[in-house]
Amino acid sequence: MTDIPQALTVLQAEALTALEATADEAALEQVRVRYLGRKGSLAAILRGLADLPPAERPAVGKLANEVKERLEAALAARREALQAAARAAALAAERVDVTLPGRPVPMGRLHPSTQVLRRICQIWGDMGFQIYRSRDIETEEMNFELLNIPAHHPARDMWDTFYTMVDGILLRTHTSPGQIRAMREFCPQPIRVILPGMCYRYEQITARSEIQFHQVEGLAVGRHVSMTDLKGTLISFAHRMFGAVRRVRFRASHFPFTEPSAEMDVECMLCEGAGCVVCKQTGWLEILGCGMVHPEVLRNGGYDPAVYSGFAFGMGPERITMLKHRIEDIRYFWTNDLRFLEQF
Ligand code: FA5
Repeated sequence: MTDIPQALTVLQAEALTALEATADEAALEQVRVRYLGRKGSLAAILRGLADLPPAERPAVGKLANEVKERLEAALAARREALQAAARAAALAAERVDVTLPGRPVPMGRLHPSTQVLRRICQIWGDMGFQIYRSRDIETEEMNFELLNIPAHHPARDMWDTFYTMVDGILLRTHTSPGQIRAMREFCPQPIRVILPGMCYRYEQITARSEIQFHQVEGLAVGRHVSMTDLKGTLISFAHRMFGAVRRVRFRASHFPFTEPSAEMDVECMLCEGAGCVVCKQTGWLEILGCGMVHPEVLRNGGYDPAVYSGFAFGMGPERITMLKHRIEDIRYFWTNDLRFLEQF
């Protein structure tokens, strides 16, 4: 016999000691490669088998197999022991104390402009107005012509416009084109709707003006709708929105699609009407434009102005939010600054 059996015995003893000494799976893998890998110690010894006299080969070969099997079994056992130890350590480290109070989950909330928009819709809903959704992308005809604002009319300057690449198609500059769409849909029935939505204007962004903002349009059409109805309804809205003690007033104004036209102011809530920088020392803040629907516009909506009349108004929820919460700059609304948003 050669010294192969002895070498195998030594290798087995060494490998078993090395296996016992491993602390993790990476070390275990190193030991496996060193002793049992293709280029490892056992393989090196086995290569010497070929040099043995044929009579000795079976016995030595059997011994080599036994050593290999023993080492593989020891390796598997050690791997299992290491994995169990790692699991136990992880469980101990990640133990949850179920008696601790829970961690607070950060709560999202509605944007201040959405809150006010919803309040406005709720008030009008209570007063019997349905919500009518109209489109953001409009035709020039709906946004202007059918509202009595022909091309090249100087009144168009009131609404600086984002035009699209498609001729005659634009982003609506106000919610008023929805009046025509609602009238054409409901004619000849009476109408009582509000039209909330986003509007777009190609104008200078300032503390009071954005290029994108909401409006809530209102439209009532029937056989006997009068200016008194308009005033009474809007005063009722203002009292519900701002409180019954707050005074309101109407000022004559001009819109091509209403005649007569007015703007409504509420008493400034910052100075209680005494005069301050926000109300430009007047004591009043403008909140909406309104008027009796122009006969031409009624006709464009399909209603005979000899039989029907109507009132309309348009208000800006962001401006109303600014008044309610004393926000001095409209640009805060779309900058997504949590320090601003979390205050509401
Ligand atoms: C109009 O847009 C009319 N369509 C309103 C109307 C409807 C009048 C029906 C009569 C009958 P005006 O341009 O004033 O009018 O806008 C109405 C409201 O939208 C303003 O009072 C203001 O609250 C808001 N608004 C207008 N421009 C901006 C802007 N750039 N940024 C924020 N809010 C704006």
